[in-house]
Amino acid sequence: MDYSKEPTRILENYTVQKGEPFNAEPKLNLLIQSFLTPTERFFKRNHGPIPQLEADQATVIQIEGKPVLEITAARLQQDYPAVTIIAALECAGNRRLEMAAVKKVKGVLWDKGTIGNASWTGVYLSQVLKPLLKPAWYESEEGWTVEFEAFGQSEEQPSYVASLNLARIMNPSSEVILAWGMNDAPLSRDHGFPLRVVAPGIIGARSVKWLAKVNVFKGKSNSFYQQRDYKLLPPQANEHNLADWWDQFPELEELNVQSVICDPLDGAVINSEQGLLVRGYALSGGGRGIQRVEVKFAGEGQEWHNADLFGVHQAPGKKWSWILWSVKILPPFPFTKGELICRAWDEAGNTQPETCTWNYRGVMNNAWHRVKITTIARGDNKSLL
Ligand SMILES: Nc1nc2c(c(=O)[nH]1)N[C@H]1C(S)=C(S)[C@@H](COP(=O)(O)O)O[C@H]1N2
Ligand SMILES: [Mo]
Repeated sequence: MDYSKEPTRILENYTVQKGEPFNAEPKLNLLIQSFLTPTERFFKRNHGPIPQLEADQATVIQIEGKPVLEITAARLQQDYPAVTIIAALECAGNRRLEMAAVKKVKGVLWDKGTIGNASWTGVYLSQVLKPLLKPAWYESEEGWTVEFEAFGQSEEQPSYVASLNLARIMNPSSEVILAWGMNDAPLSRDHGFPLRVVAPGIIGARSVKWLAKVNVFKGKSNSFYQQRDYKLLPPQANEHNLADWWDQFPELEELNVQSVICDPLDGAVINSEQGLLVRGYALSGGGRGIQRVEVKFAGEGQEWHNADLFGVHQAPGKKWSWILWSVKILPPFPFTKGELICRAWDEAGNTQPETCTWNYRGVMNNAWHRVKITTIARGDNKSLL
């Protein structure tokens, strides 16, 4: 595969997990410096080389294999009302590295930075599709699929293809958009120029970049990325018996509830006299808002401290944005060396499990997040630092 025409990136912002295809996550301290993640710090997750496309590259919409409409970003801007939504994008493999500590997993060993929060501008896919469809396909029939096919090559099959259920897309509150803009600028090549899908509240894998085709049909997509990847398999499924398991479980769609401590970083040394400021991000899937984020020290009898949450107002069922949170914990601290823990609760009462359930692909890890810290009083500074 040809990786000689990749765009330039600001590499200091990233931990590069893989050069080809380019897979990089921003450093955690940078990640929470702003509510909207600047594009040059947004995680980049690719299954192949970045295609070079023109601004007027057309995307073809097909119904049951027949082309019915050609769209470009310019045509969408002309023919439909534009919408801008703030939505977090999170890779299902976020925090895979921590799961790999339990047992080997297959995939890029992502840490906690494969998430970003951006404003996306485009049009509702439901509006584009509606005049082309029979309502029965999404109102009463089950099993219709909208498949998104990308330009460019992919490592696991000729091109990257992912899909979503048609009924979900046609439900106006799902807000799946065809986007040309990210953070008030045209999409960059890395993020899907000229047109991508943004499926808020859903694992990043379904937000297909460099959109070439939208295929609507009855049945399921047989894309590798739908049927042999991005599924939550039980822990009994392993590299020897995988074939028996893939078809037994559905394709992942909505994200789960998640929170991560981004500051202090793992291993930090804290001056305990000044109190401890703990900060991070949290989000949930399916438009469910975050209601509470809690932080505590590991150990018997420790209490959870409630964090202050910073977000934007979003309509019920459309809470796609992440929230940033912070909490100041005053001394005395229960230890000089130990762990800080966080967990979030969403508005459906879902919370994060204390530990993860290992799965072969290392997806959807949302266990309580822990960082190791050392606390010292100022007088001890010299001896410890
Ligand atoms: N065409 C194409 N679209 C794609 C991918 C890809 O490799 N090719 N990766 C998917 C995955 S797994 C994720 S998590 C998101 C990442 O989007 P980003 O690179 O804009 O952050 O894009 C999705 N869309
Ligand atoms: Mo992903």
